[in-house]
Amino acid sequence: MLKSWKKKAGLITALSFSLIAAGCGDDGESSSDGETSVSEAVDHKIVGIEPGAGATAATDDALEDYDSLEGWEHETSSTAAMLTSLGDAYEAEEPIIVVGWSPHYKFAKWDLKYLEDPEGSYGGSEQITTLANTGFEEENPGAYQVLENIGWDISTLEELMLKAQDASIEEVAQTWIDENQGKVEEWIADAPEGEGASVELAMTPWDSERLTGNMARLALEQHGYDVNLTQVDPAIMFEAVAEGDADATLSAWLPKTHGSFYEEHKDSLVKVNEAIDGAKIGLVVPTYMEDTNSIEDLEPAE
Ligand code: PBE
Repeated sequence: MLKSWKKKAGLITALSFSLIAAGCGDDGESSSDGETSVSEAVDHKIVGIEPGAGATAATDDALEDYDSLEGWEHETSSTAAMLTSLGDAYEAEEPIIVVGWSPHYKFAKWDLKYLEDPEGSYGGSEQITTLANTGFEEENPGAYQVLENIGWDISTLEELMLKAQDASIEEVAQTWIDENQGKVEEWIADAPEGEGASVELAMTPWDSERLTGNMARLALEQHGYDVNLTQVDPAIMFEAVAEGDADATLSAWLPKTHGSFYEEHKDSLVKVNEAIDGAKIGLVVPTYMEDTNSIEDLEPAE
């Protein structure tokens, strides 16, 4: 059973990396009045991320919701390809529109802004939520209690994501756990020791989730639990926790980003805790695109 959800996940992740973003166009075509609009300069294209991401589905919604995005293309690829395109465009000070989210180090590395989203296609402030299978609390009350306690400030996670630029996620997670034993003690102190009880955690493949997943794993292990942490795409993650193949996850972005997955499986899921508050998704552009502030400032493709 376990094997099969992990295998399925691998296949989907492999597929999502098979599309590489084609390079951005040059200066674009001139419009009839001789001026090149931002929309023309970006070839009416949004540089997206993995096909299985919640932010990808929200971008497809935005294409439906906005007249200004009529005829636009949403090019999915991978987070790594999106960041390369963004970095290249930024260096050349060319316009670019990407699918973005916070927390993420791109906001520390480059001057970027979210486009206003008056239609609400991307929702508002999000909570990165810990979800468990409905049977988990009874089956493993100690681990459930630890998960109820685990959470971070968004600024802590942003700092850790920056550090993970120069070290592995596992190392950054381990160092934080070592240096914050007071916090870890608060999380685990009142819960019974694990005595080798197994906990199956699922997480999604983005840095923020790989960090929180690994820190939760380390805290549970410190208290005697035997933790298995598996990386899968959001759809598989929700299915795995709902079916009990995984016990819990700290990777659910709610209410919007993973809202449709949550709705589909909510009868089999329990919200354990909101581990991080103030996350966000949306369309993101460099701040040097001064006149582009809202999705409604864009223009439909002819
Ligand atoms: N993200 C990062 C993910 C969740 C975490 C916003 C790219 C998503 O859209 O599913």
